[in-house]
Amino acid sequence: MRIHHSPDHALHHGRCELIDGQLQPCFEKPQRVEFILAECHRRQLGEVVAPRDFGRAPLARIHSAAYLDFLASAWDEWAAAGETVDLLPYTWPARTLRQVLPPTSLHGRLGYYSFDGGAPITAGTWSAAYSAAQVALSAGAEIASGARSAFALCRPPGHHAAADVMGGYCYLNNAAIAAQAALDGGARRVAILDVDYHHGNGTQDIFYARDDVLFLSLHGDPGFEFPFFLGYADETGTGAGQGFNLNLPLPAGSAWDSWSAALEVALARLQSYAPDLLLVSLGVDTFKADPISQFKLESDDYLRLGERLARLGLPTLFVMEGGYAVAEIGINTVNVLAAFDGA
Ligand code: OKP
Ligand code: ZN
Repeated sequence: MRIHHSPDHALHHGRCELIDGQLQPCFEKPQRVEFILAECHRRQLGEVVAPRDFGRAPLARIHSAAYLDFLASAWDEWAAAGETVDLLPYTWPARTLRQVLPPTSLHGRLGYYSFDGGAPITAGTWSAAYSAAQVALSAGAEIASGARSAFALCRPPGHHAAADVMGGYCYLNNAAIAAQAALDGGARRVAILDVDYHHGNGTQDIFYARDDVLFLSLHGDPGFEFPFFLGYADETGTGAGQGFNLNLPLPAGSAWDSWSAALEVALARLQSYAPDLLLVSLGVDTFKADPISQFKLESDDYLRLGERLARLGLPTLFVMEGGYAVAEIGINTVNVLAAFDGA
């Protein structure tokens, strides 16, 4: 399958994230993509293609104009004030505070448009996030013109980003943008299967009241894992979207046996939905050696995942999300894709 990729991802290189009581070097780093690309080449997965530029309009189908303006201009405002370090939020309008929103100050808006201290804004963040969204749109366009599958090698990832909230390393929801573009292009139903270790709270929220996008997610139970405040099994959708959201939270230590059993539950629902397009939010942070995650998948398990997804017989768009065991991120990712191609 073809690999949609932009070198602009590297313009986003955050210095630090707030994690476990400390500012630590960002786990979400440019090297991740370099390792995936290298493995794509080594295994001859397919041609690497640059994204087309679809402009801002398809992003605005998912994200608010004010949020996009904020993301596009925050760094320039910060730099104009003479600052050079990454912009990180540190105050949020939590329950007891006044909702005087959105505030005018930069740090006020930063808190308003975010939910954690894990998504730094750097000089190149907007350009990189914009390019990742274009990569997802380009890969989606390839499928719209008849390809069986395509790989959007997006970075930064997107599934934690909601309509006007960033966080969890995510700014623009690449998968949601591609799903909406597919619907706008004539698809009637899109299923998003999120296999990243973390719950895709942004994607869930964006489509929660809709029945034209089915969201299915397997993830570390938010009872113990980030993002803590969404991703529970009783979140099944609302209004017209009732029944079109399926969360399968799993305990720490989950390995292929229990993980794949949950996958079968998700796939049964997915098949009854009969989507025109399957979009896979592909995170490989379910790997046993992932430095921030608690699942126990082995590299070979990703081959089985790819084969299983191929058996659904649906046009399939893979959108890269997380995965932080950099040495194995290429092998694990390409295992899914190559096994899909080979099945
Ligand atoms: C992004 B994606 C761990 C803190 C983790 C944020 C994780 C974001 C994951 N103690 N903080 O879903 O891979
Ligand atoms: Zn993740």
